[in-house]
Amino acid sequence: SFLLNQHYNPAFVSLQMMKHAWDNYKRYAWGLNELKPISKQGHSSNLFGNIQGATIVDALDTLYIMEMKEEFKEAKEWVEKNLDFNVNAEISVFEVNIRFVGGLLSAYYLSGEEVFRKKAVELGEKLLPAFNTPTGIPWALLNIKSGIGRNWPWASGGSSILAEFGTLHLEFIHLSHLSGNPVFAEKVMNIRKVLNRLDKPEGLYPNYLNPSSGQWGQHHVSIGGLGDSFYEYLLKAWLMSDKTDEEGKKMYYDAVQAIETHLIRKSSGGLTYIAEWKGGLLEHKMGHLTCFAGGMFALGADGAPNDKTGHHIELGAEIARTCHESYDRTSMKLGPEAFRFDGGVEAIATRQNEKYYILRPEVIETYMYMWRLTHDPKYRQWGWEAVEALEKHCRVDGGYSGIRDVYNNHESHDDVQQSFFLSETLKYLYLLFSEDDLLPFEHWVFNTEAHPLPVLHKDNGNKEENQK
Ligand code: DMJ
Repeated sequence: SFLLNQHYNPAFVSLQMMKHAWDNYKRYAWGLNELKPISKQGHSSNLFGNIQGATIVDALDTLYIMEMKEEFKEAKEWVEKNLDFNVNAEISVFEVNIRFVGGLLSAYYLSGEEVFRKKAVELGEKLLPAFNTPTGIPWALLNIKSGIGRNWPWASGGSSILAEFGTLHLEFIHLSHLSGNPVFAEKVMNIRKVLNRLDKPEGLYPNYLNPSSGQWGQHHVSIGGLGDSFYEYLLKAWLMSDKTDEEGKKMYYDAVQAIETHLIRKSSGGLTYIAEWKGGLLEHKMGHLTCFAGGMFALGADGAPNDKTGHHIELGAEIARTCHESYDRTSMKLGPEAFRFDGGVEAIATRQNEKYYILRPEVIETYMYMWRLTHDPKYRQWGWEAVEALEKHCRVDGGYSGIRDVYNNHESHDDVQQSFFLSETLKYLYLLFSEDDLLPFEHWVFNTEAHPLPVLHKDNGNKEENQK
């Protein structure tokens, strides 16, 4: 493998990984949503209904940034000819927004190609009926042909999910910006209004909100699954507005204050972690998804009130260290889906059904932010450890696969190459090993699927478009 040759530049290695993932998707699953790298065929998840091509749309900007020009061109041609939203499909509003709308918007801003703008706005319009609820809090699921929405049957008393309806803001602001139609921005500003009217238990945001009654469902709070990107989008809404969105800013720093008081704890071994909160009781468990928060705290450090900048960077560094430990304490050096701090363990998965790794990006994402914001070389070192583990355990002939148990010495592959591996994991690796002026933070914010969106600068309109 090319890893044996230490002279290879790590950014180049990430590019070779992208090539392997892309070439195999192209060979075995072209036009379908995802690749099954072991059985070498397409994989369809019901999140996208029968919208097709998730991997292509999710990968467009990574191909562009890595200057894989031929591949970008064939992806663009597929979008022009085949990407079709006039289908009878029940889709996840959140997933389609972050992967398809986000992917198309980034492809447009990077390349300037009109087809991406057109498709993004067309898809955005298809999502609008999801907001037809008594409160305007959108449904989780929507049939994009009939416009009929509903919620996940498992969600507390018919609730919508915080991390789903709270992760539309960045894309919808850009849809209004690019279409000249204010309706998209109005829909997401109304979500804020509903949230700001409600009482929050201990200043925390429950994961469940009923779109009909406008009342919270179960009082479960998480910075991982079901909550995560809601907090991320408060901060990034402020940054993307060129720091004019004072409401987003206040909501973010108030939320972080409550999270610090009620959810952040230190283990006896000295590891800082973010627990889950269930009606006032803590579950001492942290998800892989929660590891994105290290990068978020560091990214938000600069604007932190009351001289707390250094403290927020430190918090980011501590979360990065804890998440690195969750990788280092496995046999495969890849982190589990969730790890615990109870029953005598620290940063280790104890339940069999929490030992899997599905090519998720959050830990590498946090390394990338920490690297850019501190330039401590350990983050590149840790990123390189992840590259070695991915190559050793996840790379197969037919692409990259998730792993069922990272504590085992033998790989049991789950046979899915997730589209976010191409949009996020590989992009963040490439950025970690590139110079800071590639997609600089002053000009770009990343949506939760790692799709870069330009900061809307106060004075110069769209000048930042096409600025790489
Ligand atoms: C991605 O779709 C996004 O990062 C989302 O915010 C969380 N889940 C996956 C990656 O783990």
